[in-house]
Amino acid sequence: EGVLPQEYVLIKMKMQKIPKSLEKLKRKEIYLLAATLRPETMYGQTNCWVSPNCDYDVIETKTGETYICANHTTLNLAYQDYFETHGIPKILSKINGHELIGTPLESPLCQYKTIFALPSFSLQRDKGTGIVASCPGDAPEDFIMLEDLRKNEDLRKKYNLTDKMVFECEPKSIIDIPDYKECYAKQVCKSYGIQNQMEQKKITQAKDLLYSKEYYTGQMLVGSYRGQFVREMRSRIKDDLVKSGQAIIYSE
Ligand code: A2H
Repeated sequence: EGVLPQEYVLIKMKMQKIPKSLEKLKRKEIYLLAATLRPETMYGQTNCWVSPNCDYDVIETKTGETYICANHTTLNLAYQDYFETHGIPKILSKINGHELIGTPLESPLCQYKTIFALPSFSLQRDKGTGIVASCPGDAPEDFIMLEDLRKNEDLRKKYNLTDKMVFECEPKSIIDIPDYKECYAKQVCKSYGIQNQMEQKKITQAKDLLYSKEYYTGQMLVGSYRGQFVREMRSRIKDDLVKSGQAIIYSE
């Protein structure tokens, strides 16, 4: 682990339906905050990942917005002056990840009007917000987590997942890298022989390989920076998202 703080972009995914246990808060708009290092890949979102056994905070920031994130994120946000009083968070409620599963969401840059919160069993507890925007065309870990749900009907039944939630949005790469075809996350999972999301060692290798290839040689296939190199436009996408109020910046 590095010593320097890691800066994440927190993508604001708007809940299109408020879960029952949060109706009492009487908020019209509640957002899941998904942590990413790769804001340019948000064009390829097909779903969102939450941990079914994790408790999340429901917080209100000084701008009056209501967000959902992990508790360590809340504490860090308090020291990054997201609340009225420095260092003191405003926690409205708690919600278990299980209750978030199946929530329809509207997410910035996403090519689908609605995507759904789905269960992941391999998210790291203390990283980011505990919520991830899934881009299975570009991220091997997202690809394999989606495959795990697609292959396991019992699991889908257990969490009341409909086919629409799991099968409707197809993994597509939104970055072009030399020597790789359409869905390279899938290609790389195959060539590393990754069977499921528990194979963290292989997944990390696959991730590392793609990460540098995308950064140094990747060109955008979609969006307003189409044709441009990822290394040249990543920070611009980040700035665009923040300026338009669709994301916030966070470090840990
Ligand atoms: B990235 P780092 Cl397309 N547990 O966003 C597991 N993974 C998490 C997480 C958690 N609690 N919080 C964030 N992440 C993911 C996009 C993406 C990401 C692509 C390709 C690679 C990639 C779409 N998912 O990350 O360990 C988030 O997924 C590979 C580096 O802090 C976030 O960026 O370096 C990244 O891992 C942060 O990982």
